Amino acid sequence: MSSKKYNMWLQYQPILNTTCKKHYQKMLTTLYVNGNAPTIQSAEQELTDAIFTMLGQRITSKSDMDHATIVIGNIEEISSLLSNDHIARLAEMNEEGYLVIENQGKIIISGNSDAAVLYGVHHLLRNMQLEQDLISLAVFEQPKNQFRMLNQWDNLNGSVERGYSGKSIFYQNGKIVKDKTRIKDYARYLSSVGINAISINNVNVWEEESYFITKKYLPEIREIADIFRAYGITLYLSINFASPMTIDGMSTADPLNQSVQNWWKDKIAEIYHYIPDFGGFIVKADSENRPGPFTYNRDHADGANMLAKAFEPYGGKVIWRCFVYNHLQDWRDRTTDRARAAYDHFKPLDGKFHENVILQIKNGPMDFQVREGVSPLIGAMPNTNQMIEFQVAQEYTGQQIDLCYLLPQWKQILQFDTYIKGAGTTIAEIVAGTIHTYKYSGIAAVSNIGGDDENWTGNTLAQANLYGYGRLIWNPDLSAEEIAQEWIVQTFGNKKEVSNTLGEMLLNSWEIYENYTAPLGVGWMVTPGVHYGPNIDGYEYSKWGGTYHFADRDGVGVDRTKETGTGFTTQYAEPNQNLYNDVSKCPDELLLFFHHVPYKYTLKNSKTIIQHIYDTHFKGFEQVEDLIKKWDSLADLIDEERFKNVQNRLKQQKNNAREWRDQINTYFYRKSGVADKQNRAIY
Ligand code: GCV
Repeated sequence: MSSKKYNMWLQYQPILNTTCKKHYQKMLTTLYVNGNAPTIQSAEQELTDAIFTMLGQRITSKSDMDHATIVIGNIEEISSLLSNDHIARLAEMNEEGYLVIENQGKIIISGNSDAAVLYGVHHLLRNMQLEQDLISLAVFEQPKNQFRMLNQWDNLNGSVERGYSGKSIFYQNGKIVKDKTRIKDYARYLSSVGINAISINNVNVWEEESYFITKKYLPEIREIADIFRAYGITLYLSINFASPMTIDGMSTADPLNQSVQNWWKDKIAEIYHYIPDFGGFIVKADSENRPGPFTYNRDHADGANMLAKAFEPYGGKVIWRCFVYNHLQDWRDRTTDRARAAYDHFKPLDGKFHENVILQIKNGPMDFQVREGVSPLIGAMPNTNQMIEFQVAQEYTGQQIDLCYLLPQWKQILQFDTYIKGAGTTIAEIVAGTIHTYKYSGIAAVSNIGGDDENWTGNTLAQANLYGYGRLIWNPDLSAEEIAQEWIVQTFGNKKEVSNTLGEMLLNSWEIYENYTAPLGVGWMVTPGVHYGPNIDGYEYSKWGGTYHFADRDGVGVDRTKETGTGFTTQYAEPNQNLYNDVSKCPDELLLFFHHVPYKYTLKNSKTIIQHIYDTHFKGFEQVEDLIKKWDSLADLIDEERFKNVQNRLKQQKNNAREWRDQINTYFYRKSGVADKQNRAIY
């Protein structure tokens, strides 16, 4: 399989700029490779294939480095080509740090590990796709985050939970796929943006997937691990906490029970027999009907530590999710609040987890809404490893039909200052492990890919989120704009008009999506279960009735203050606590997340809540019409297949935006009885 939509950002298009092409052709003729580890072989393959398609010339291998124009490999043997300063700089970097330098016409790519060399090769190829000069190149790079992970929510029957790009690339009809070409290509894409860990099955582990950790599936899972290993990516599995019962009919899964502990010890030993560098488990426990330690009156530290101990001899990790809340809770009386749950459950357990446990915390306290506060649990446990969880899959942000470039949202979250240890205690620094000196930390995200459609992500433009996720977590200082531009040029070629127009489309798309959907941070209002399209009063767990927004004839929003509300605001450190708790200080965009206010309450932008709702919803729809115009203007500059794919999605987005606009405006007009100042038609 190879087509423009399949190749995502690794198009390796022939270089059109002739000066640039000549310069590359002259420089890149012969290659010396030091080392033959699988990752180095991948690097060599990528480099030679890419140079062939970009420059139309095959580079020849050299057996001595002096006569090669490109030298790649780990540092030991090629150190004679480097200055003392280069060597010293590399030594200061972490295991994945690399250098790419040009010295008297020779390109040298080296790093502190084999995977680092592969990252260096991708750096060079990216520069070439962006048509940059290679003379005097002196790049020293290392990732900011230790864990850079993707979670697949793929099921053995081939479905993908919250997948919007067709069937799984890993499983089909109850089996692991035989042809693993697509998995290999996925690994290539991921390594090109620096992803180094992947879990390959849904965190909701159903009956049959529980057997992934048995010999029924391990031989084939080993093959998948081999593929990812060759691209520097470590394999993890999601497990069912009640596995001893499901797999072996034991009467309990109590983490403090000796036989259960022994069972896990044996099980983990068996896994390492198949996959010697197995990463570890990801665990969703006591959440949305998944089993967990609560059944046995044990806490989550008991549960995680049982597994962690069994992993100790092998260096394996337990990634324990904090998405733990009582989904059946009745919060109509507002004494209980799902937003509080993760902090309430986990904060008291700080320091009780083994050092190979990492808590994985969703970026917001609710569930990947278009806008919500940042989870106050992140950084609040100085003695427990943590990583943040994002969602590249657009579950609540348009499901890869609507355009929603998520980089600006992730940037904002990473830049959020928690003040947990004074000013500058940003989420970015916390998850990088520099604030509390975590042993392990980093970033994970739910992937957005599938395999029905050759373009991987349903909507071609959703590829920007996958690309951007990898680039951002490698280097959180990159701007959303820089990342968008890199992606556009690599994906669609170096054309100014495409860069300008598409850049603008991407960068505004999050705000546009927010404009026509749930306002001012209140979230939800989506069709329950499906999570696409408006259903304003739709509440996921309708047994209790109720809504997520508490709109009545006087006002709207959730009171999370300490005086009259759920007290969620107290989970933040000062001054954030006061900022959110005080209605006069709370930022507009989160006002309804933290406060219940009258419709005529005036925002800092000088509009009343109700007028803001009307205005943003009319505007959001118009902005989608404008997105369509912008995209249409690129018709001659983009291949038909990808052009039509996006055009078609934008049409659907327009219908969606219209539906949201009309339903939201009508709903709030009827509730409040307040007319639109501009007298626009409200249906
Ligand atoms: C994998 C939300 C989603 C579920 C998902 C869950 C989770 O509730 O709607 O599909 O389950 O989050 O993150 O575990």
